[in-house]
Amino acid sequence: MNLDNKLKTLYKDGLVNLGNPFEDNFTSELKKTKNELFDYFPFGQDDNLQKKTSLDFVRPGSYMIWDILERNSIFSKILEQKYFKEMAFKVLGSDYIINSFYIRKTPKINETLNPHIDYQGGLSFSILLDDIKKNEGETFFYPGSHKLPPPPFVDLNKYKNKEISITGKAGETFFWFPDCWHGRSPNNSENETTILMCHLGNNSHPRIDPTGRVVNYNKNVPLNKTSKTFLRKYFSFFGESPNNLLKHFIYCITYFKISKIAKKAISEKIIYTRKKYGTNEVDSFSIYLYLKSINYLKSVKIFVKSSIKKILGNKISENIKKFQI
Ligand SMILES: O=C(O)CCC(=O)C(=O)O
Repeated sequence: MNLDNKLKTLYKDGLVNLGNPFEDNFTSELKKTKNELFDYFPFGQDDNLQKKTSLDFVRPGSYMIWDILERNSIFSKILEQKYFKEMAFKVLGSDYIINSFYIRKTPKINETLNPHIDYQGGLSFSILLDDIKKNEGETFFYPGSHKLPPPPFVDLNKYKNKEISITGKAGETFFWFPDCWHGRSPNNSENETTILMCHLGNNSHPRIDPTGRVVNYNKNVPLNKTSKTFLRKYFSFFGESPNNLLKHFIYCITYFKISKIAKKAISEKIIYTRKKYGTNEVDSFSIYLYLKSINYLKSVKIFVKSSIKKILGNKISENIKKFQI
């Protein structure tokens, strides 16, 4: 595998398929282990890691098992693989943080997880733990969208033809940027499908997983105790903006266009930054394309709605919404 080519694709598209990087028996061992885990946790775990006993979802459309690294040593072998270490090192630096590492199973369900972004600057990977075809609960992406406004502020229909699904055989591994638009397709088949997911960040990334649990998967990496400089506050404010167009735009301008500040932030491993690829061709950002992609009417509506919410408070706005229905 030529990792540099893969890295280049990742930076260009926000997503890259590594194929199956594992040795022969490893994928079947992984599959066997995940089957055993889901035999024990048929509906996954709740946010306190307790066994769920009902069909309902804590997170839309999927049953999660959050503590797999603590449950079976086979999973930590993934993190020891050369390809994994190299990708994480090249994107995030040597002292990267694993923020969450879990499996999620999607049963038959006629629901789409709408396209969204999580935050800027991180790195994630997914490993298929079943053979998964289109519309079998797979994640889908819009290549190149990490340099565009977040999904709520664009006309998604214009990008529908760009959408690609990460389907394939068990073992296939995809690295992706959490700021590349992504969502989940419905699962139209009778087969439950499982994907392993891992979210990583640079040395400043929090060691708290989506359940709110403090995880310390990087015991060898000392806690980043750097005091909060203006630059740190700045990136931590602008770098998580899935639903705020202005914040997202300011982040992109700073990270892609103001190279002096970006360089400093990257070298200090400030939260929500990742290293650049290193060539203009790959790292370029078009302000024109960004602004052209905005659906201004939709954006104004979102702005008005969220302003009303802020002025009236969440409770009153919810009541007004109910009243309208
Ligand atoms: O479950 C999936 O396929 C998508 C997960 C997702 O949207 C996320 O991790 O942000």
